[in-house]
Amino acid sequence: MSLTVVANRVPIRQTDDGWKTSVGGLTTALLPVLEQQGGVWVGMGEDAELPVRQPYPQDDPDFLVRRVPLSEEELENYYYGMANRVLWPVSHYLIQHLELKNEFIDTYRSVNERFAQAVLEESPDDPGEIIWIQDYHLMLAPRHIREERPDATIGHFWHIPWPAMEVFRILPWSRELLRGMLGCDLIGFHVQEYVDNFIESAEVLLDAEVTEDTVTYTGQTTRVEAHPIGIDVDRFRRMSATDEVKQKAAKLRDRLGTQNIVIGIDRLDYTKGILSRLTAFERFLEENPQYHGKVSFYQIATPSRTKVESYQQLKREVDEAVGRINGQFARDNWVPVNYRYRTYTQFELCAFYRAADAALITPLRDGMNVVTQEFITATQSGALILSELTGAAYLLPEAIQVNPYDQDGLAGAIKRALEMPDEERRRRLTSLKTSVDELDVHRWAGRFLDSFTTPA
Ligand code: ADQ
Repeated sequence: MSLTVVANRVPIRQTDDGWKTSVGGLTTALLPVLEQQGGVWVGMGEDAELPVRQPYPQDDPDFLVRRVPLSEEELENYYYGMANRVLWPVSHYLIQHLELKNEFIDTYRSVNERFAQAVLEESPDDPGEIIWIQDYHLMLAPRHIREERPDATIGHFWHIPWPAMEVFRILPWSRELLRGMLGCDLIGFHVQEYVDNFIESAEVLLDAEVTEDTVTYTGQTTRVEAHPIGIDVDRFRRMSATDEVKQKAAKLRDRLGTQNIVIGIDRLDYTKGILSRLTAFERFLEENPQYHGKVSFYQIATPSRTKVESYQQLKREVDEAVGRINGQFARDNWVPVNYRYRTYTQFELCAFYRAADAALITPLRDGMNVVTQEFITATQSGALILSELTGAAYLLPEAIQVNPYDQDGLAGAIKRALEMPDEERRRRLTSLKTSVDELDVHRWAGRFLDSFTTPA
């Protein structure tokens, strides 16, 4: 068996030292499989200069990178439009960010068809070949592949929440998108809630025949299962135990000079609840003057989707909130909120995780949230405050769970995390670490692939 992975992005990038594989959960999970068994990775080509077919590594190739070249206009409508302005907000229940435009769905249709075409050209016509499609960028591709290859083995993993049926049906193209997905043999989500929502969507909107874990529609049966994703636990554990990381963490603590550090690390995205978290920290400071000068909140936000207006507006609002809090509370030698709008290396992130006494992870919705797992793996004694509206919350009951819309609850949780007795902190962390070990991303890929032959 070999594997054909189909994802929005290819897993390699050009650096000053030549081509390298990119760092990220999906690449980490799937490259070892491709390296071992060979195969193809199909992804978009954002730059016309890049080759359409690129065996990788060049000298002794393990697999083929196949690009689907996109024009600027296609990228605008398919990626920034349909994926980021339609499917992303609706799946996270944030429909005030929804922009429904015909050019988005039209381009999404044609780009999905071209992805499917590339798969048909590169992937062996053999039912033993697994075609594994990733995420909300590619909902229509499975149906196109199925039409040309009735015997193909096709899977899809959906990395974000699948919303309640009543929310998904807001999309004028909801039925068409569902039909696209139901070209698969197997669809994976992080948690059972999303599985149930998907099955209900198929039942109500398509009148499909369903059981608790299958959907049968026009003669095709699709299994729908929960396969929670993990991180590369070994890698994060090793990185966070290096001298480099320990020194960076100690330096950070020295520089901030406060007894306590609370961190937040996210892409700058309106789903991540950064504003609500800042307001909660403000409330915590208002209510707890005894912590003035004693606690620093360090928020790191990676620039993301900067062409989309909602993201530009969020950036302005976060800048304002940070300015407001620091304007009100800062005093000599104490800056309550340290805010960095940039990307860091994983080593640097580990240093932040290690330096922190608590992590404040409060998305308004999140499919899983792997920052949570990175923090748990890297920290020695930190406490975790986690939004109950994340996939991770289902798997990590030992976190201090909060409703991210409840400002008082959040402010109270910060206090509780900082004042948690050592014994309780240790007990919770031990159990959290065990859960994260079990989720490991290599096992995630293995479990999903095994499930084609042995259902979960
Ligand atoms: P994302 O929405 O991107 O992923 P998340 O799971 O939190 O969300 O992963 C973010 C990744 O980016 C982490 O690995 C983190 O280390 C990294 N990162 C964040 N800020 C960074 C910074 N400043 N510098 C460098 N790296 C940074 C989507 C879904 C999630 C789901 C994942 C995996 O939205 O719900 O968990 O896919 O399926």
